Amino acid sequence: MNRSMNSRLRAVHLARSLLLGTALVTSLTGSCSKTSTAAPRVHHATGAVRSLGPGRAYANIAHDDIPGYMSAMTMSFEPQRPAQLDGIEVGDRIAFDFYETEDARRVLTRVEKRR
Ligand SMILES: [Cu+2]
Repeated sequence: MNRSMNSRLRAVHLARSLLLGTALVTSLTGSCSKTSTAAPRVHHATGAVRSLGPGRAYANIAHDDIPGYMSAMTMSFEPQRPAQLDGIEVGDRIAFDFYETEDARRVLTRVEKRR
């Protein structure tokens, strides 16, 4: 095998590697967007209602520790439908379920008043 043939083979090999690299990146990107279409994980939590937004568009809830999600803090959650917050008042203790959207909003799927 002569010298020029050798360098040509090397060039072909390099081109193949680059193509393979591109294909790999494309497939990784593909699998990434696939993962995001998976059903969001629903968390169960308890807490106290601190305030309600206009038209009950959201509720600020001082939630207790949510294992595997976050420790106790106050933050806002939005109901899927405002009617879910009917009968819920500031100061109430509640049990609730929610999921987090891709743009980091927390959506309530269940709200239940506690005594
Ligand atoms: Cu929180």
